[in-house]
Amino acid sequence: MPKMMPEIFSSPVITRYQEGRPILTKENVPYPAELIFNAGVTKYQGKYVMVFRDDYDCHNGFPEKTHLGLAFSTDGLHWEVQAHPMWNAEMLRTPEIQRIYDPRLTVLEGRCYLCFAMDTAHGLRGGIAVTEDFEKIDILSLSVPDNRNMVLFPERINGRYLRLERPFPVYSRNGVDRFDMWISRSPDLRYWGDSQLLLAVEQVPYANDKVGPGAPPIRTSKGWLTLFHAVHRDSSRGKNGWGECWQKCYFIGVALLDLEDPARVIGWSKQPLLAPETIWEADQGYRTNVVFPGGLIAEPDGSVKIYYGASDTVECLAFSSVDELLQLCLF
Ligand code: BMA
Repeated sequence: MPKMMPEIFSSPVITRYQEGRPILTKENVPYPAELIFNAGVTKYQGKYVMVFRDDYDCHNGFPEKTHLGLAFSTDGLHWEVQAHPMWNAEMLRTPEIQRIYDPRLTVLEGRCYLCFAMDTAHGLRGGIAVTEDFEKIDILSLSVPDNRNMVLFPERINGRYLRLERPFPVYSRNGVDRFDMWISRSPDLRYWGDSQLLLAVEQVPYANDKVGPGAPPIRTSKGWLTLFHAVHRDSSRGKNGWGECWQKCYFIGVALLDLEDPARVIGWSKQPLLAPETIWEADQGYRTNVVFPGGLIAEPDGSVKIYYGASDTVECLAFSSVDELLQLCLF
């Protein structure tokens, strides 16, 4: 059955920080920077930590290079960007690896893990690295192409590590984008397998193109809460952002997974949690109509902070609560 056009409004459980004004833009970054977005955010050793994507070096309006930048905060609202980029493809010194982007952070057994996407000469790969000081970064595993958007769970479950991911089955789904969210398991964070489909694009009413992981899961009394990206494509969409034609609209959804067996989905939001609405999300920037989640932080008072990239151009923040997110998944 063809899908209806998606509902364009965000859920009433969402409040944008400062009416959607960005919390981080290129103006805050002391090295070459143009587009600051899709950050991973966590709490580590008493501070909020953000690793953000910085696309820069624009030619004909298109950025050709990418750094991962690092910022710290004591309140999760105001950020201090470090003097130098944290990581980029050049540091790996191999022509095979062209770009590292879309970082996600998970604190696990006292160490900070970084999931990332990598463009290589032979396909898009998803990777997992570990760091304790944000200077020395050790890559633990890289997937085969094409796979990305990985996020790690913050604990071992029944002795095994888990990650969510989004492979790209191009040929096998009639030659069109139909990408879904999967779950895989590992004994050691290096070897991954025992993979299962978790949430398919057909199950999400506001997606007809792809659904995939966004912010790493957080533990709640009712299950693991995780934010996902959900993409709706409409070929009638024309010029939208800097490019000549951008047909996609990115929403944020929320899903609840069973605590003991996260491959069992308890529920997910049937309306978008966050839809592009403000000028930063819907009207101006590189690719408009994009909100992309990368961080979900639960605070001791039951509130949550949701960090998301807007229009692939700036980083923004919204608030909600664990209880309200659970309600969206349970109906
Ligand atoms: C995807 C990735 C994301 C980006 C999104 C929207 O393919 O490149 O980093 O936010 O497109 O442009």
